[in-house]
Amino acid sequence: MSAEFRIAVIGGDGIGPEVTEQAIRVAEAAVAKTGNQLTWTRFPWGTDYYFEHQRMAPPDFLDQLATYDAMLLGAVGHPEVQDHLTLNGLLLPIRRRFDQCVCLRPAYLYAGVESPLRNKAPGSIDMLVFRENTEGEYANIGGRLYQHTEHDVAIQTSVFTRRGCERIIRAAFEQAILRPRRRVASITKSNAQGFGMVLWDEVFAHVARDYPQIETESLLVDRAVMEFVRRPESFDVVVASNLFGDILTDLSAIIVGSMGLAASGNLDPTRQHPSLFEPVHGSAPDIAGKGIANPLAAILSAAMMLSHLGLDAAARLVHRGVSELLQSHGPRTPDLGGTATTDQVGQGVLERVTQLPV
Ligand code: GGG
Repeated sequence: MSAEFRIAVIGGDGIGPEVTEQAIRVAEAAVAKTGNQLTWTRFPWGTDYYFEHQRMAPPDFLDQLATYDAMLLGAVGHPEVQDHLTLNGLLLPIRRRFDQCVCLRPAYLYAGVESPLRNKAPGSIDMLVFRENTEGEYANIGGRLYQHTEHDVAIQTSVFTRRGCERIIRAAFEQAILRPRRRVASITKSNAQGFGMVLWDEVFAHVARDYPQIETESLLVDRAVMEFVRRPESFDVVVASNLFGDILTDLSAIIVGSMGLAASGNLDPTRQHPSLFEPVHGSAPDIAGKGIANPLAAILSAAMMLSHLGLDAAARLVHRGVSELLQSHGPRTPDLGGTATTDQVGQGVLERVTQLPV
């Protein structure tokens, strides 16, 4: 039976719209091949909207988005607007309103891509990072006193709740059960963050007792960054707080070749609300408009979206299209050492998706 899904698209800023359009054309082709249909509604929100209206999106933007099956986002951020305004004006309210408590960020070393680390075989780095996505260091609680005077004071509070810790940690364990290596590493800094991250460690130990078949490891974040470089192959599922998950996934992206390959899904595991899919990278103003941004992270994010919508055959097609392009040394953008344009890479994946059997 054929299904139709409505997707809200926020291309956003910088390279966001360029890479998102490539993701749309590839996803559309894959879904059409499997006899299903996607309809796309593009919203012009972001910093262009901000310059005109002094806000990133209209007051009812969350209500508008609530009616869609999923969202695809490009990037937010502009050199002339403080980043906390762009992030808090669009992306973070979406994650919170739609209770997207899981930010899922895979890092996989594809055949045909060279890791900056020595002698890494294709597939040898294969980790899945579960980043807590609705609280922690991103809770945006605090204030300023005596602002812009010599007595300026800033207070920024992190929020860790038992419920928040438990649901992301449990999601990580549930995924680890399905993977052959069955390992979960939890990353905190509980020696210095003696309240919130101690609670996290306690919840991790508590949840781990329900999964005796899973091998566990707890690391402080300073050791974790060292081990990501020294023994990346040993990580399977990784679970971390909002901020640490964000930082660690820039590192995991770069050790598998490029930020231009890092996809992500902001998921409401209960499926009560739409989930949002976006490349991990930002708006990259230095290359915006030049047509050389790598669209593969956006394309792989769209594949995650298809899989979340239950369109597994289409998701597999997109994945195979990307991995065959990389393995065959097809067109690649400068971040991967090539000279191809964004459009040529999108076209390369599209051609493979079109030719592959379902
Ligand atoms: N691709 C979305 C984007 O622009 N991300 C930039 C960013 O700074 N995101 C912050 C975050 O994910 O915490």
